[in-house]
Amino acid sequence: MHLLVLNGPNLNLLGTREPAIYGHETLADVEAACMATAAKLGVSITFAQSNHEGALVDALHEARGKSAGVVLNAGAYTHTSVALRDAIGATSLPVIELHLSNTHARESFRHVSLIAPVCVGVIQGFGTAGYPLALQALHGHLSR
Ligand code: CA2
Repeated sequence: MHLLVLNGPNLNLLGTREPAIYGHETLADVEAACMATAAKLGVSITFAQSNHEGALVDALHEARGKSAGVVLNAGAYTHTSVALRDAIGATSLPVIELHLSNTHARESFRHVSLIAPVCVGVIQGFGTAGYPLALQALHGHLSR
């Protein structure tokens, strides 16, 4: 089983700024944790990040036929992108929406997710620990 872990805008800065919200771990640390979780689950993963909405749409399209499902931290595009929502719908792949922070405990514009209705479920508020949790949840969903 192959899974895609896809990260959106500014997540390349993880661990370098705003540690009170996003913690001290870098995206490379998160990738290493995802690789370790994937090995335990007996799956392979592709780990990717882009700051560009269209590139994220492309990555979702390209996941069709390659990946059984997707863990997606769409970053700020979560709250704005009809294109990402349509891409998730178009792939018909199960997608777990993931956030480091609890978006409901933050500014009101972060309370709305345009992608949540087309995702299997949402994991948020657990910092970088959410990535392994999301992979486990996705693997469990696909194994049922
Ligand atoms: O909590 C999350 O994972 C978010 O998806 C992160 C996004 C934010 O727009 C969403 O509302 C919630 C922002 C990612 C920015 O990441 C940074 C990391 C380090 C320093 C600055 C930004």
